[in-house]
Amino acid sequence: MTSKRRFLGLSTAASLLIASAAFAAEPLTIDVHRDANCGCCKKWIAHLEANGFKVVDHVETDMRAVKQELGVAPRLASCHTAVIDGKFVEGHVPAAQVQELIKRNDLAGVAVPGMPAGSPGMEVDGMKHAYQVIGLTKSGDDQVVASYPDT
Ligand SMILES: [Cu+2]
Repeated sequence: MTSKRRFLGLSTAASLLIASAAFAAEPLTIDVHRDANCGCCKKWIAHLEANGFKVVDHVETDMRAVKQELGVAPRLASCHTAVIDGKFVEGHVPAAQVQELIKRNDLAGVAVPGMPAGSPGMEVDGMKHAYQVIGLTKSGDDQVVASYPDT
């Protein structure tokens, strides 16, 4: 009888520990829409996961329609389109700017237009092309959120 009680006590303590640990390190969940054959999209997903994001992967047949539906302006378009907190993340945006986006309620989303070499998931022979992370304000204006490489 005593041993059973001790077991119950332990398991309660253990589950409390697990619950508080899960709360402290609650991962940010992000939905990623991509084409089945996109290799750099998968590399970008790996970049997010390495930075603590939980990625929900969606393989799409018509990325143009997805972008249109999510309000990605054509001038900002890249390969994959992600959604976090109701805002879009277009292209190879570094994890730091995805985290910042969550706090920016003036923005509809952020984008790295095109696929610049050296952005996360676009590592090509150590090449580092200059690129900017563009925020799209809810009133439709572009705003530079970050510039890379940051020296
Ligand atoms: Cu890409």
